Amino acid sequence: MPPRKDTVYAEPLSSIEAFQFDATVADVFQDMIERSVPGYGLLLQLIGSFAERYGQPNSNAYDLGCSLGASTLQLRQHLPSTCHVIGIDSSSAMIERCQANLARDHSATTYELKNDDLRAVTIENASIVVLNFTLQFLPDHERPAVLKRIADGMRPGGVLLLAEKLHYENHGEQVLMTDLHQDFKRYKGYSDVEIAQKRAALEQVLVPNTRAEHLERLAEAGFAVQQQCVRCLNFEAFIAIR
Ligand code: GEK
Repeated sequence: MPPRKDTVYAEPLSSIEAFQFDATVADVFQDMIERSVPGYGLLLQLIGSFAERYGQPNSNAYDLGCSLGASTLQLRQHLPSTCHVIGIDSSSAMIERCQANLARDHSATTYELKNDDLRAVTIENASIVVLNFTLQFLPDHERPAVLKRIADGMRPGGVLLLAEKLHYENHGEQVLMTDLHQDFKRYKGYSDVEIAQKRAALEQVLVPNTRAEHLERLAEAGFAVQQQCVRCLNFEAFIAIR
């Protein structure tokens, strides 16, 4: 069955509230993220491939901000069978749907899903941690401490995949990337009204960092290697090795 079409911002609204991961969004989230984030499908494949390379037997794998479980499924399907996968999301609407999606998968790897704030969860014995477009929703000043807690809970040689929407210091680059991203969304079938209203809703909750900030924070958190590994317009991913 094709995913349900995202029409959350299709009709003009009198006022734009801050974006929330509620049931209305969770119902259409697969379609929303696939049509909004260039390179999202590629990142899911990379998470599977990283799981195969970096997953260590008898270790934990964390998917922080797991939404409907797209990345969680990649971890389950590509990690050694002795690994344990932990998906965490603060939205109960997301976790309920994630539970149903994971129940349909019969990989050997065990898993648990927690409806919790990732800042409250202990990270331990981890060989892989995924932050696929989640860190950007935390208050900016709390992000360095979150990265440090992740690094502290990882095994040597473990990997963090951090994907985020970015902000560019160079004004021309920022304007160009914003325009090209809006073109991408139009190409994917969103109207100008939808694009403008979603943008206004997201601006209240999603504060992007620069590439330099990410690389610096990953180094400060204790990752020995930190490297940009993907860029699709203003969406970038970093690999960080403990
Ligand atoms: C994917 N990774 O499909 N604690 C836990 N979860 C949180 C928190 C928090 N503090 N803040 C936000 N979230 C997924 C996509 S979406 C990205 C991730 C996007 C959750 C929030 O409820 C939502 O489900 C997710 O992080 C971000 O690979 O919408 O651009």
